[in-house]
Amino acid sequence: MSSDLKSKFLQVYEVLKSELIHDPSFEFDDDSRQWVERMLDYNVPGGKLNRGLSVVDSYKLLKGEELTEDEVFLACALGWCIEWLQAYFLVLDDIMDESHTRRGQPCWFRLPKVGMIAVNDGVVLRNHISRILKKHFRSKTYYVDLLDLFNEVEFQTASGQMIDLITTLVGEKDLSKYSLSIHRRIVQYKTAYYSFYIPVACALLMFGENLDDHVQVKDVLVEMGTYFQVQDDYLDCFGAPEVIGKIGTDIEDFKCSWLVVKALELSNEEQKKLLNENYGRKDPGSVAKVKELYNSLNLQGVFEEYENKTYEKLVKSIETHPSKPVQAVLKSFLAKIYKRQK
Ligand code: GPP
Ligand code: MG
Ligand code: MG
Ligand code: MG
Repeated sequence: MSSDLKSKFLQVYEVLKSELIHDPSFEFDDDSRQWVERMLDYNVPGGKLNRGLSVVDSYKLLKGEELTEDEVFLACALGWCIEWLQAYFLVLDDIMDESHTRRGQPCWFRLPKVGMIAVNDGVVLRNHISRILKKHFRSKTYYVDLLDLFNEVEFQTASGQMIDLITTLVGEKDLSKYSLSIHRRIVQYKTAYYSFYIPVACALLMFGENLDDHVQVKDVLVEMGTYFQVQDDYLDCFGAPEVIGKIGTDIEDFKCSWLVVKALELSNEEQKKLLNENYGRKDPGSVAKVKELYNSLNLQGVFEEYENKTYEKLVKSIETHPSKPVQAVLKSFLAKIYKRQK
């Protein structure tokens, strides 16, 4: 990624933000303008920006020659729509998961002045996407397809999030219902579509393609997104909080994490009993016992093997794709996440 492109991308953020806080459909006063600006600066641009930047990268690879100024702006704007989508999900996810930190700072709803206003901020973030699309893409032939894409992906993500949440319902905590297949279902829906499929789908639409012709690309991206969420589950326990910018809560929250599914697979009766007694409890002693068990089952090693195998499988399936530029798009995605530490 050239630092040039990144600074261009950040410039476009300033343009979009300024348009939104001067939206003619709403008479902003100083306070409301300041609120939106602070809320956006806090939640939208502080991540790795991989999702957003990859729209520009992918479009470049598809086009195969220099982009015009106008194309760069539009690809960046679409990239930011995905970053807005991500911000919307994260603001709400952190409330639902009772998380404390995100991107190295307190979760938005944890700020004393914010609290549950964060719920409405989530709604505002989601609506900003529609406003950006309307302002910059309404006259394009692919406008309807873009709207449909964002709606579909939001539906898929919310559905995945729903399964992620209802499996943790207090009173129904039951580890015996956790398996690789339910895990797969959760992560495919809650993460893969919005993190991996949508950036490439945006680039394809902008390039004039019909998404129905790219089912193979979608399948590979969904596989990659699944791998990405397995990494997220792994890092929740084994990552360094100062590197990943968040403190894990999966054990406390009784999440159907890849780690607990693997632990259940590998445990004897006694170890299963320990898991049943300690998984999904908030007290640090219980969390420590679960982590000790993960260590004694060598889950770090099990993950490493999973990661190597998955990488090889993904490379093989990418190489069966007939188009070299598409292969390049997919490989550049994979390279960005392979062995990631954050
Ligand atoms: C990641 O799960 C999934 C999301 C952020 C999607 C949220 C969807 C909504 C409709 C709100 P996670 O909880 O494992 O992510 P993290 O570890 O970053 O909190
Ligand atoms: Mg969550
Ligand atoms: Mg979370
Ligand atoms: Mg997580």
